[in-house]
Amino acid sequence: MEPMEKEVNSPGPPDDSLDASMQFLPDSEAKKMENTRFACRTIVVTVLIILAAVLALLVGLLVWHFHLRTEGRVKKVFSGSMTISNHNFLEEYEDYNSVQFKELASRVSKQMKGVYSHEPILSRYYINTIVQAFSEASNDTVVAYYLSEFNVPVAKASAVNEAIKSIEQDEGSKQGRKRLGLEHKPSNSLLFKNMMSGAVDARMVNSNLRGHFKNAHHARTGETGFIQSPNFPNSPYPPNIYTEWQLRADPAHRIRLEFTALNLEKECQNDFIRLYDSLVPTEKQVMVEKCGYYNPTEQPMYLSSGNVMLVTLVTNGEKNFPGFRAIYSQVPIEIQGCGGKLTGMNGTFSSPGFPSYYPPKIQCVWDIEVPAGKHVRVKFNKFSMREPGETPNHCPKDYLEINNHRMCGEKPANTVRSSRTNQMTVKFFSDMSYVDMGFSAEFEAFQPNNPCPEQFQCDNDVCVDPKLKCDGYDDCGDMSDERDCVCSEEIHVKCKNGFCKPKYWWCDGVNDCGDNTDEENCGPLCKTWEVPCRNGRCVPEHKKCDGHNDCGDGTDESECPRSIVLSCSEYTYKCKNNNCISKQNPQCDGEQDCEDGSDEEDCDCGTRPYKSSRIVGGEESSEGEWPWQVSLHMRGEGHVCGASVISSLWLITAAHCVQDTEKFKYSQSDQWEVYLGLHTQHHASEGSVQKNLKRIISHPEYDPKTYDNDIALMELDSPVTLSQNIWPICLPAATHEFPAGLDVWITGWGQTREEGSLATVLQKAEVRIINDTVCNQLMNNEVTPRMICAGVLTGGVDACQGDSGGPMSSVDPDSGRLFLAGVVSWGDGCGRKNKPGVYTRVTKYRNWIREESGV
Ligand code: 4AZ
Repeated sequence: MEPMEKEVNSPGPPDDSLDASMQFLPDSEAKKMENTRFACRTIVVTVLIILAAVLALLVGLLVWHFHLRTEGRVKKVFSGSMTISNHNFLEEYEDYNSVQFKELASRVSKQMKGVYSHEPILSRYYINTIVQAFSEASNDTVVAYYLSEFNVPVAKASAVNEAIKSIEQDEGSKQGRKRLGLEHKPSNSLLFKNMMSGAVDARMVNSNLRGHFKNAHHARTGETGFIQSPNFPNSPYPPNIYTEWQLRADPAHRIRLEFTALNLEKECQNDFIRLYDSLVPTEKQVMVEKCGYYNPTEQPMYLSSGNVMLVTLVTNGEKNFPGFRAIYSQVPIEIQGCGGKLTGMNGTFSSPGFPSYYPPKIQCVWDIEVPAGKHVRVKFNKFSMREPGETPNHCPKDYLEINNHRMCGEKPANTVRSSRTNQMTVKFFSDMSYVDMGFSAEFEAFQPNNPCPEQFQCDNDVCVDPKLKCDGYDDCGDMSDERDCVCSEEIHVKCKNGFCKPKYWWCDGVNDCGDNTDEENCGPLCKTWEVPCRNGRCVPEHKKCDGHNDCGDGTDESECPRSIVLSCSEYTYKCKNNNCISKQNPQCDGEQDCEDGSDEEDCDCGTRPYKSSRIVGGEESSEGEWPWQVSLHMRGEGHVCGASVISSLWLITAAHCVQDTEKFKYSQSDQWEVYLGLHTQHHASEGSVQKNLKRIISHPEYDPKTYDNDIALMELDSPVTLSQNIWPICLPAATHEFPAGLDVWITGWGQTREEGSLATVLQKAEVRIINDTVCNQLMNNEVTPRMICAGVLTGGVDACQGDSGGPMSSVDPDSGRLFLAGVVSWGDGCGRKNKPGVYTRVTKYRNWIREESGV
């Protein structure tokens, strides 16, 4: 500050220096000079005054800025925990309303003030300490969890952080021990040990948060409990809340938490769930942060390191989603299979708790030994040990160490590591924060001089079935099985880089070749600086999302954060007020795009609230995973076709399922028995309901020869009660896009192979939408614009007889909701190579459905 003040007071260059410069002018110019000198003086004085004023302003600004920096204050909240080693645990400490809790909490708070008082910078800015929880430590003592608040000048924030850190590190020193009450203690003082503290995430201290909602649960052996976000599953969670669930287990146990539903906003900055290996939100003990949508099949499971876990949910004012539901239980602290001696020719091992995420703070060592003369190979079926902000070369946090070589991050399936002897040491380590799924591995002995007997040996030592060579898939993991292949014109795309890829994948928006050959010449040939419009035009890249309809059909404005109002076309979404907007698939995406909000109306669909417990090449689904799936039984004949629930009264199926044959009157509603919420045929579970039909409306233009317009509506004789097992799928707007390359799900109880038998348990399979032109080539030009194809290139995964009428469900990546992209219709056999399944394109019938059913 001082030098600046000096500058303000300094008079500037003396006047005579100006005069001196003037003296260099010629004499004859004296008079003129006299006037000029006067004018000059005035100018100089004016300039000086302006300069001084500017300087004064600058100084003022600086002083103001400096003042602000020193006096501006921030609220800093630190969370922490410590063991109280001279105090026995009481059950009442788990209830924060109990007298015992309040009494001990008050003693801890007072003593924490004392701890901070030894550190001047902390005592100066200290506000208070509030104890959040107690838990039982294994030796019958108490662990206390607290939040301490400080009101700190901005400039001192980092010094306060350092001082907090020093308290923790000080425990070993004499002074630190004294501070924590470990030495020269008054008789009634609490002994604090294993103190741990750190800043709380700023998003949790946000002043916009309306409430701090606390819940506490204690898991018991043999019992499970559940927690869920407020209003789940029927309404979205409230905006601007902080909610926490304290989960406790008995000493010598861990908490196991399994999410059964997880559907939050995509941006973690806005809404997020965090799990902590503590009962307070200590940054150092974050186990995971979650947001967005998770499929029921990939719902994660977590294990704590000790007998506590904290679940927190923070939401902001924008977009609210259904939320989450999770089951908690307690499991013994010992984890089976954490290290040990592994011998023999082969075997398996995995990270502790797998497929649950591994717990924090755990270490396991496996010593593998195979017969002398052989070498050891370990193949990872799964490897995921990621830590936010860490690159997988260094691995300072969680890692797997094989013969002293560390691995971390994510590795592709089939990654192999081998040793040059008959022994291998594998060490697993997880630190105190961030956990991941870990690994599952197989070890085997191999003959060093013939590592892959009767198999193809990949460059990276992986052995694969020779049939997998040149099948279009990277089975080795390093592409070595897809090199030096001879492509067949009929079924392959020949990539410029030498790979052969099945025609299936041509122009599906995914770069399967790796050099984009399979995505070239698919649509308009735009220049590199241009983007293609769906109407065939190209517009410069910078015009994308500029608020102007440059394509003419609005496609350059369709995938933008903001939607614009356009004239209506096949590429725009029509709001109820007849305005048409540019955004692609705006329906029920959690964001209001239409002025009248109609894009977010009728959105009680396409979510799968719970998970509990043929399709060719599929797998069994979980109960409640596809709650819109219906089984249509012909009386006396059993399952015939599938259908989808679109409201409590209406189903959609295929028209070919409701055509009379000589033997059966399929078109008559009284011939059908409808099973909703069913998982296993002939096994009516609690969640399933049997209904009769009132009427069947087959599409008037259904063509039984070509299967064109293969769609029908069924009205139930009375509305079904919607539940966790029975829930409608969202109907896509007429302009909803399901582009080639999109992964979708097909489900049903149909035949599990061509000419095979029906499935008993509902099957599911993931297939990819196939480009219309490619599909028509593969299917003898029998695919009309009212059909959509999907399949898996190698064959083997498909819908089949008995799946007809059932759903092809597409997960919307923004909202996680499922939309009915297609109805299983026909195909050339089932699961044949290069023969995709053909489905009724539901978008073509949106208006017809509304007209006939009101849905
Ligand atoms: C059927 O007969 C059928 N591969 C349904 C789907 C497919 C084939 C046959 C598709 O109902």
